[in-house]
Amino acid sequence: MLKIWGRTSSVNVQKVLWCADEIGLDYERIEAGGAFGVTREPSYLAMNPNAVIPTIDDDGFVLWESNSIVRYLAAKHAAGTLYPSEPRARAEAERWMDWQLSTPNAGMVTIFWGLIRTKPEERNSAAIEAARQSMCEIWSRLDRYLADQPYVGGDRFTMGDIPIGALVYRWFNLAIERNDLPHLKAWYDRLTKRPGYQKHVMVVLS
Ligand SMILES: N[C@@H](CCC(=O)N[C@@H](CS)C(=O)NCC(=O)O)C(=O)O
Repeated sequence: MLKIWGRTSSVNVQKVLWCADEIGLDYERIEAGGAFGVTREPSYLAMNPNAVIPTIDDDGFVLWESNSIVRYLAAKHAAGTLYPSEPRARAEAERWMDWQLSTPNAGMVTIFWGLIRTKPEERNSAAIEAARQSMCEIWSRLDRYLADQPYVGGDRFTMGDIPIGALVYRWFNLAIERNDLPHLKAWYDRLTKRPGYQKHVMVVLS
């Protein structure tokens, strides 16, 4: 059976759990990361030398990097649906997966860690505010794109929605001022109807 290492409060683990739910996969989840430790144990480092979560073991095939795991599971189990078969459609979906890591991730980490995982007296409010302002502009790029289509890959939900969809939950649920982005909000609202999103992403931020 598929094994997934990682605590459920990690956005990168949430991507994998949500993807597994979309596919209907059975899996065993093993606590790791944060207060659970594990990631610096030799047996874990042998699987993932980065000492981060998530990591999967699929009948002996070990893989890390959350977006690569989402791609792999979708390709293996959901070709033609979550994993578009047509190269251009697949590239559209993959582009937003790469964009999630390259563009909004850093600013969201600053805001999330600053507000949720840092004591109020130790917060760098200037850095959080600078990241918030930057994120207003970054999210507006996706908002404009979603004006013409319901999902990042086009007319239907694909793996492309998973990484950025997991991250956008934090944007809409942190106690911050947000700019008005109606298409981003409508897409987020569509995601909130999905059982896998509700179960794994729509959790108390911690
Ligand atoms: N690019 C990696 C990043 C993995 C990562 O940084 N994971 C964080 C949790 S979101 C982590 O392992 N932090 C240390 C810990 O939880 O112990 C991925 O997407 O899988």
